[in-house]
Amino acid sequence: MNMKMKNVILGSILSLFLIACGGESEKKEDSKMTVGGSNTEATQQESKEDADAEEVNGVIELSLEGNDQMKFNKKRLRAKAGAEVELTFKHVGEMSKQAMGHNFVLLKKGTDMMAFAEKAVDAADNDYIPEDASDVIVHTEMLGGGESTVLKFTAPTEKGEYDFVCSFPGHVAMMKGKFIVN
Ligand SMILES: [Cu+2]
Repeated sequence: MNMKMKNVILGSILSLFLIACGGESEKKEDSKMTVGGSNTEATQQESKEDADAEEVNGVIELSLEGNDQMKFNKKRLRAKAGAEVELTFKHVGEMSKQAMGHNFVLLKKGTDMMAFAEKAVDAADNDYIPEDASDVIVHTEMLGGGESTVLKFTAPTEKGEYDFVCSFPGHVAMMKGKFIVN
């Protein structure tokens, strides 16, 4: 057998192998989808991306997580205008605050998010919150893996969409969402 033939055969074996592997991982995902799954669980899964606000004694309880993959677990949070809010913010990863710190910063309406993030980079000694915090409605401290904090504040009285970000350098690219006041 010449080299060319060998390569062709090797090539087709390799592609068969790849196809087989692809099928395998699809099957795995399928079985994951069907495991457990009562209706309530399915609904909870769906709402994960969105708001799951709970109102307890007039206080809107929100939760948000950041992880080692530089992601928030929600893209939207929701609150009524002027309502009392209690946000539990948790870093569910293991990395240090210096390597993968996360905070929650709620920005005033109309703030240029990228411009804010740039200013924040220069504020390392202030937990990456610019000294001139005129763009910030409220923010948590910077957390490392395993830490959590509760932030109590009053939701803006003006209805609309407000941006929230993590102001750790570079994180704004992945870690941003909308705080919706209605
Ligand atoms: Cu972050």
